[in-house]
Order: sequence, then C-alpha cells, then structure tokens
Amino acid sequence: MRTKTNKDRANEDFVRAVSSAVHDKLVHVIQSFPVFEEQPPFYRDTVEALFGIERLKMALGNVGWAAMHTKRMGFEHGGRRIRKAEDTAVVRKRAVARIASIVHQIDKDLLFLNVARNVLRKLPEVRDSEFTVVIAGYPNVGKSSFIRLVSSAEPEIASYPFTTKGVIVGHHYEGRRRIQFLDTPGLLNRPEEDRNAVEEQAIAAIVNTADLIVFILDPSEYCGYPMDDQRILLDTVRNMVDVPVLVVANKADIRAGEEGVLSMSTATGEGVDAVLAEVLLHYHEPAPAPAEGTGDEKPEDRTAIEGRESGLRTAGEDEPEEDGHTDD
Ligand SMILES: Nc1nc2c(ncn2[C@@H]2O[C@H](COP(=O)(O)OP(=O)(O)OP(=O)(O)O)[C@@H](O)[C@H]2O)c(=O)[nH]1
Ligand SMILES: [Mg+2]
Repeated sequence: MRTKTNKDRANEDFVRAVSSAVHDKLVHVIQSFPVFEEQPPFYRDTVEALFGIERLKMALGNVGWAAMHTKRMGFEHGGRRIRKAEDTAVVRKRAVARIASIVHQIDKDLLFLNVARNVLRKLPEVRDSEFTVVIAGYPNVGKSSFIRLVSSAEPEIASYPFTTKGVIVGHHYEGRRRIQFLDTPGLLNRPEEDRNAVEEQAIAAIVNTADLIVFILDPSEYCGYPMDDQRILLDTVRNMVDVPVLVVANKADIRAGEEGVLSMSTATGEGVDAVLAEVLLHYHEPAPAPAEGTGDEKPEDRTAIEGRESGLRTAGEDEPEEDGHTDD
C-alpha cells in the first residue's frame, strides 16, 4: 500500500466533514418542527388545515431518511474505503456526488417544509390560560371591524369577503384580567367537506379555543349574503360547541337589527360598548388545560415521532430511490 500524503488525509477529512455538515443541517430541519401530537388541538387543526399533518410527517420522514444515508456515506467513504484507496480524490468525488444525489431526492420535501415552517412560525399564539372570545360569522359582516374596536388586534378591513385569511389574536384588558379575542375568517354555509383551508382555520378556533362565541349577523345583507344563510350558519356553529354563543346584529346604521338580538354598528360605534359589556358578563377563569398527549394520540404516532427526534427513520420500502450506483 502506498504511503498516505497530506492530500489523502485532507480528502478523508473532507468526506467526513461534508457528510457531517449535511447530516446536521438535515437534522436541524427536522428539529425545527414541533412534535405535532404534543401541541394543543387548535395548533394541530390549523396545521392540518394549512398543510396536512400526514404530509408534513411524510416529508420529515424523507428528510430523516436522507440524513441517515448521508451519515452512512460519511462512514463508508470517509473511513476504511478512502484509507485503502489508490486514488483518494476519486473516492472523495464519488462520496460528494452520492451525498448530492441523496439531497437532490428530497428537494421537494425540503422546499415544502421550508414554506410550512415560515408559515407556522407566524401562527398566532393562542393561550389556553386566558378567557377566549371567538368572533365568527359570514364573510364581510364586520368581524374584523368589531375586534379592532374592542381589542389590540389590527386586522385588515375591506369591503370584500374573505379579507381575513387566518386567525388573528387581540387582547382586551379589564382591570388585571386579560381577555383574548380571536378574529376568524368568514364562514360560508356549506358542508364540512367543501370548506377550504381558510374556513377550516376558523372552525379550528371555534371548536378548540372558545369560551364564548360572538356571532355577528349582517341584517343589511350588504355583506352580500342573505340572512337565511347567515341564520343557518349560526345554527351550525351552535351545534359545534358547548360554550355560549352571543348573537349580535351589526351595521345598525344601515338597517335596524334583529328582534331579541343585541344590535351595534362598528361604523358609528353605536351599541359596541353594550356588546362588550355583555361579553364581560360571561367572563370566567378558563378551566386548566387537560394534560397534553391524551385523547386521540395513536401509539404508532409516538413511534414515528421518536424516529423523527433522533433524525433517523428506519430504512423501509417507501425510501426514495438511491442513485443505483455502487462502488463496491
Ligand atoms: N355601514 C357599515 N359598514 C360596516 C360596518 N361594519 C363593517 N362595515 C363594513 O363592512 C365591510 C366588511 O368589514 P370587515 O370588518 O372587514 O368584515 P369581516 O367580517 O371581518 O370580513 P371577512 O374578513 O372578509 O370575513 C367593510 O367595508 C366595513 O367597512 C357597520 O357597522 N356599518
Ligand atoms: Mg375580517
């Protein structure tokens, strides 16, 4: 065997360094996502609506696969093989090409995870420990206009439907009590399976976070939707939750409200304080959140998560194809 030169040693170190840097980077991608089953239901439902938890787990699994194979490539090529090689530069080039090929196979997963991570980072922080008022109703009825008047939230307001595309959190201080107000995207009166990701975020807030729902109607129908449909949606929302639903008719400056229902105009401010006072009558300390990890978690989910946390996934049938090139 010929004597190793400094160049040979440098090639050996290079292979190990590249493998280790790429492996660590991939593991970092995996670790930048939370273990979904350990997150509160509102977060899980929102992630499900926006990206699909199974799809995310699949992408994370593929990244785990790539991390494992990258590391293996470092051991294989950066160890005995390169030490025994006649030409270490050839082994080095081959190792780098194979690592590049592994990473190339998960290009789409990395792009998807990058988009998801950037969106998930910006999701509002909804606290279980605060009394939570969720504002719901048809699109364009004045939900965002209301929350702007009664809380710190500053959502966009516009004269077209679906202005609000995600849940927005604002706070209202009443003495030392802090109340959480959630603005939600408008909901249409349609079957669950037809709802889009924007509407599903509203449902996630309604069913998981609300201690009280303020349901806003627009009797003027300036929102563009008939009252009959708005009333059906109100019944649907009532059936989704066990918490009180406070019904408020908005746009009283255009058209007088409904009988037996609080009336306000977020345009003139008339009636808004009375609605807020009614909201406060419902105030109570929220019940402590149930322990996480109970309920619908399946044992197989747990296995998958542990695999994910180690950054590795056991090689299986669903592995992406390797480049088919061997040098043994
Ligand atoms: N005349 C009148 N217009 C109002 C009132 N409240 C809201 N509007 C108008 O109604 C339109 C919709 O208001 P938003 O607050 O954006 O309604 P939204 O329910 O949040 O709408 P989405 O986010 O699309 O679901 C805007 O043009 C508002 O200026 C009101 O009390 N009177
Ligand atoms: Mg809005």
